[in-house]
Amino acid sequence: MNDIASKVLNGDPRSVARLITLVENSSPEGSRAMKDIYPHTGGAHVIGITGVMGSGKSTLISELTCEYRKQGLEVGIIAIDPTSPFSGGALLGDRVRMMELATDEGVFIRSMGTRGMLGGLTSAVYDVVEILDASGKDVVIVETVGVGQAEVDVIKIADTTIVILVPGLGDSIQAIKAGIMEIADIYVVNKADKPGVDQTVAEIESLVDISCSNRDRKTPVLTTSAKESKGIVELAQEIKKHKEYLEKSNEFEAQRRKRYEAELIEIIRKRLMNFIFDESTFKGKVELLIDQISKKEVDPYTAADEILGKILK
Ligand SMILES: Nc1nc2c(ncn2[C@@H]2O[C@H](COP(=O)(O)OP(=O)(O)OP(=O)(O)O)[C@@H](O)[C@H]2O)c(=O)[nH]1
Ligand SMILES: [Mg+2]
Repeated sequence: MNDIASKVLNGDPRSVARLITLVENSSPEGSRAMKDIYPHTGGAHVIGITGVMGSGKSTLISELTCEYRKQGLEVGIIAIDPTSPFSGGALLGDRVRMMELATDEGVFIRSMGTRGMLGGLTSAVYDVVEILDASGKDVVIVETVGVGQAEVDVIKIADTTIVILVPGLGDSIQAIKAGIMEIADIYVVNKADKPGVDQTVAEIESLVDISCSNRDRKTPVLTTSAKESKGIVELAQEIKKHKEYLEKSNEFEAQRRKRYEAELIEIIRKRLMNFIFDESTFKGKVELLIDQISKKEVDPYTAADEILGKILK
């Protein structure tokens, strides 16, 4: 086993950070280490947290992480395309608590600006989940802003997906429009210290009643005030209950299979793209075809056939 892999397995934070950088840069050393750590993954509970911008996801994650730390659990946090200020791997929120987490050895925070070439998540996100898992984190939390494909993709990684909403008519409707409503395992109405909470909860519950009428588990709707540390213990309990439900109903394996499927497809896609667009293979040919497409001498479908035909030969 190579050195970096064994250090990651020992939970060394510097090696974790280094391996993440290696996989982000698609380095062969990174791929080798991933192969070594893989047998030691699968133990962490992966939680996806998504919701509209500014709904309090990062604040809530900080609070939830503090609760897990009280329980003696180690936590990894991945923020994808964060819009809140992050710097140097530390989460610089407007709360002292976030600063505390940044210096806690039992917590590893990483932000990634990594939309895939074709939208959605890049394989680096899957890799980072595996790395944090292998390094001994009991819980890995992935934060995405709820606006597109990445949020739908996050459920493929997460065992438990939490959709965050805030009080006020329109927000929940907005979430439905974004198509993220059906991905929730738990709904949280955060900022419960603001007016309009009851109405928003009622609204979501009526939607849950319709969509869960023929399922054996009704999606719970919780309220929190992350700012006031309220509702956090209850949320942690509900997350635990969801994991127990997954394990009891055999859905855990099915959910994990989705993640491994997405991960494998992503690795293949990335390697194939790198191969096609490499100087030593087809980059020249691709450029030539793009010129021809621009001049309407060839259509993109024929061009794609030509490239793929060369690979499959
Ligand atoms: N009143 C109130 N404000 C909150 C609560 N939770 C978070 N906030 C505030 O909402 C703002 C946004 O919080 P963040 O935690 O950065 O929200 P976010 O969803 O991570 O934001 P993005 O990552 O930018 O999408 C901050 O000013 C928080 O202090 C809450 O429970 N009540
Ligand atoms: Mg945030």
